[in-house]
Amino acid sequence: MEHGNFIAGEWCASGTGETFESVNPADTRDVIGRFQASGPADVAEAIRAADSALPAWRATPAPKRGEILYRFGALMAEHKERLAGAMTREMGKVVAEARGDVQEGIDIAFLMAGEGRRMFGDTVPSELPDKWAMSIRQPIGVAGIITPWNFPMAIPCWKMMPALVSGNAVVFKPATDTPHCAVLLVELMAEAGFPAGTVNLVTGSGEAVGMPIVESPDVPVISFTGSTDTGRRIAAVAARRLKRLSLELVVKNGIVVMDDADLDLAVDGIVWSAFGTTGQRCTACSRVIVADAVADELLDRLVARTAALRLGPGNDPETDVGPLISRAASEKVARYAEVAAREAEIVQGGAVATDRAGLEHGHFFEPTIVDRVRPMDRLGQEEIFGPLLSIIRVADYGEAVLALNQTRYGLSSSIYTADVNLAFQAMRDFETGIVYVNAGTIGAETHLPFGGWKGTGNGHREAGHVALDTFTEWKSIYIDYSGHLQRAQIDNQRA
Ligand code: UN1
Repeated sequence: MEHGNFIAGEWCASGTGETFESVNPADTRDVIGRFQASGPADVAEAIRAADSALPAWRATPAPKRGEILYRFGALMAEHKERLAGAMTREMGKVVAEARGDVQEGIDIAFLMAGEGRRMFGDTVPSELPDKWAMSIRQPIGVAGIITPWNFPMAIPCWKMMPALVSGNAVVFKPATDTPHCAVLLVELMAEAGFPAGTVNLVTGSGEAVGMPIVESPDVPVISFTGSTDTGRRIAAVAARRLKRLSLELVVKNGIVVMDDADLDLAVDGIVWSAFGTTGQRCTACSRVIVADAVADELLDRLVARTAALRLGPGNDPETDVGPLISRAASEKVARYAEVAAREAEIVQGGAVATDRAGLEHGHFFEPTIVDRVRPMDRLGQEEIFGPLLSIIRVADYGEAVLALNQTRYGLSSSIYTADVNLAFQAMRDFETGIVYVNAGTIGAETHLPFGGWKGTGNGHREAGHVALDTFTEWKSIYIDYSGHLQRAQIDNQRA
C-alpha cells in the first residue's frame, strides 16, 4: 500500500513522483508499504501550510490547544495494541517494548496537555512602586521535527507535543526506516483535531527533506535526534541562520558495579539495559565498569543470563531480543566484534545470527559480551548502538568514576552499591544528564528532563516542563501604573 505526505490537512503524493519501501527488519521479505520519496518542493509546501496555520493556532488559548493533545493521547491509548503491533513489524522491538514506546507517547501527550493550563512564567515584585513585572512564554513559529527510528512514536511525540501546545506549527520528517509509524501517528493527530496545517508530515531522505527543512529561513526552530555527523551539519546551518536548535546525539552509557552491590539486581539491570531494544536505545548500557573484587562473579552470571536470551521476531512472545534495524546496523556491530576479537576478549556471542532457523531473513546479531576492555579502547569510546557490551575492570570507586566520565558523551549512567555514601557521591560525580542508583540506564520517565551532557547534545532538554524551552520565546512584561516616569536602577537607589 502507498502512503502519502500530510500537508495542510490533506494526504497527498510527492511532486517527485517517487516512493521508497519500508520493510520488516525481522523478515525483509515482508514489505510494509511504499512511502513518498519527497523533495525540497514538498518541504516548501509543508512550510507554507504550517505558516498559514500559525496565526489562528497561536491565537487559540493554550488550554484549548491542550484539549486536542488530551484527545490525541486518549486515541493513542485506544489504539495502543494496533500501534505497538505496527511498530514491532517496522522497527523490530519486541511487542512489550513497542507498547512501552506508545505509552511514552501517551504520557508526554498528557503531560504537555496539562502544560496548556500551566505554562508557568514568573510574576515577581518590581523594584519600583506601582509597577507590575511578569514573564510569559510565546511560540517561535514553524518547528522542524527530525526524528530517529529507534523510538518511532515516543520521540516524535516528545518533540511535537511541547511544540504544539505552546502554539507552534510543525513540519515532521521521520526516519526513512520507520515512515509507517509516523503515518499512523499523524492519522491519529488529524483525528484528534489538530487544525489543518498545524501538523505536516513529509517523508523522505535526510538530504532531500531534512536538510531543506533545516535550511529554510521560515523554520526558526529545529529539534533533531540522530547521529553526531548529521547533528554537526545541522548545527552549522542553524548557526548561520541563528536558529533555535535542540540536538540529541551520540551516547556511551555506563553502569558501575561496586564490590558491595547486590549482584543479582545488577545482572537484571545490566541485561535489560544492554540488550533490551537490542541495544538500540540512546540510553542503552554499552559499558559495565566493575570492581575487580566482584568482576569474575558478575561476569559468570552475566554470561549465563545472556546466553539464555532468545533471539527472534519481536511479535513472538518467546522472543527476548529482536533484530537490528538494518543490514548496515548489523554490519556495524560485526565490525566492532572484529575489533573486540583483536583488542579484548569476547566471552559471549560475537556473530550474526542469521544462520539459525527462522532468522535467516532478518538482521539478527547475538547478544555479545567483551571482557578486559580498557576505558580508552575503541570499544570503550565509540557508539556501537547494538547488542555489544564491554566490561571494564577497575580497582575502586575512584577509578570507576574516572572510567565512567572518560568519554566525550554523557546521557545516562548508573551505580549499583549498598553504600549510601557512594550512591550520593555518584549522584554528584557522574557527568551525565541522567543518573540511576541501583537500576539500569534505561527507562527515563517523561516528566523529568531528558538529555545529555558534553558531546551528546547542545544543552537543551526534552521531556519535563523544560521541553517548552526549546519551542518558546520568553517575553518579560512591565506595567507601570504610577502615572509618572519611574527610572529603574536610578529612582529606587536615591538615598
Ligand atoms: C532513546 O533511546 O532515544 O529512557 C529514548 C529510556 C526511554 C527513552 C529512550 N524512556 O530508555
